[in-house]
Amino acid sequence: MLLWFGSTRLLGRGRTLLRDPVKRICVNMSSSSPSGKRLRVLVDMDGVLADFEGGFLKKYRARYPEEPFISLEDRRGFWVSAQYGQLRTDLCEKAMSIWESKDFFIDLEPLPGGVEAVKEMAQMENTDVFICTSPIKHYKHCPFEKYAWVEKHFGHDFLEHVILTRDKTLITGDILIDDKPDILGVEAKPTWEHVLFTACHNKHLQTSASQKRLLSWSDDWRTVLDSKRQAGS
Ligand code: DGP
Ligand code: MG
Repeated sequence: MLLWFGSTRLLGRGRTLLRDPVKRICVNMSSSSPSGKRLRVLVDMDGVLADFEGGFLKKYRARYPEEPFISLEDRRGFWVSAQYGQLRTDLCEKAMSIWESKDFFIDLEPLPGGVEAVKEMAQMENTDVFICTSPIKHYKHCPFEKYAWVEKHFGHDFLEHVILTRDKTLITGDILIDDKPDILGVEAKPTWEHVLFTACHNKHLQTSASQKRLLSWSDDWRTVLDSKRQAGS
């Protein structure tokens, strides 16, 4: 598809001479290639690209050195605050105070291989990649820092590929790579297939035979994408 803005011609997918930022938002739209359907991959951030659990434990122990903590080996269940609340009621609030603090999200370390894998995916033919992440409701720092994290590790242009949503079932895609075992929302039948990304809190879970897992970014994510691509063609 060829788009025109006034007298300025776009130069193909993602390329433009436009300097006007208002116009620039229009240029990264991808269209289907003649060879087939494009694959849309949604990649979660916390627990998949950014080390939420490791970052939490480090800052929790630094801030509350006298309090009990749960080692990553002993983590069970997606909700960190729920497990800390079971340990002792007041620890639920203390856990939440960590990720509600300034610099928590921006300081998260990338999980090994994640940034490289997403950059590689983004270069693949007929493939669109989006980082699809749920901000916490305490919004003072988190949404800003999530954008800043993507800019820091992927560069400014990749901000076009960020989706912040509390309900991932509303987002259309072919694959969602996410560490949360149950991804629910208002859409009962999301378009994407959930590929469970292994994390300390879900590694003991028995998953159904049909659910795919990625053990880490060293696992064969390229084959997961290829088999989905073939299933859709
Ligand atoms: P996502 O990775 O996109 O599913 O985002 C889930 C967010 O929730 C992520 O920032 C981690 C955060 N989170 C983890 N445990 C808890 C918890 O116990 N309470 C709250 N409010 N957020 C949590
Ligand atoms: Mg996650």
